Amino acid sequence: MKALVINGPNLNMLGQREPDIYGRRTYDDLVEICHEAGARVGFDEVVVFQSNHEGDIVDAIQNAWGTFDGIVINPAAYTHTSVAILDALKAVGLPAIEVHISAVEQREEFRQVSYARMACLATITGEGLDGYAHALDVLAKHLKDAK
Ligand code: CA2
Repeated sequence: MKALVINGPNLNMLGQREPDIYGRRTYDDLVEICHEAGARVGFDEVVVFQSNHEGDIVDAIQNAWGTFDGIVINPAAYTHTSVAILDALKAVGLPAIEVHISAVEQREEFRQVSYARMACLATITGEGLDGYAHALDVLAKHLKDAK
């Protein structure tokens, strides 16, 4: 089993700005959490990808088809704007879990819309970086049940 973890714009800044919202842990910590949790829940490989560019995220989703069994995605700000990312997730049809570090449901009105969510099996919010471990667990359980 292989999982692709996709992170959208500015998540490479983790730990450097806005620690009150996103915590003090860094993007490298996020990558480590994904690798550790992935191995623990039964993935043979977890690849963690980040881009600040919408088209690159669309490309990563398209390229996942045939290579990965499922996707964990935090589209960051593109969550609230990107029909292109929604369409890519729908096009590849891979099981996908949406994750947000913050409790988006308790934040501004514009963060209440998620296009990506419409193509995701589950959404995890407000658990900090541990939400990625949770998302990989949910994805692994889904893939095992689907066998
Ligand atoms: O809570 C999340 O994970 C978000 O996806 C993070 C996005 C935000 O636009 C979403 O509404 C919720 C923002 C990511 C920006 O990350 C930063 C990290 C550190 C410092 C500055 C920005």
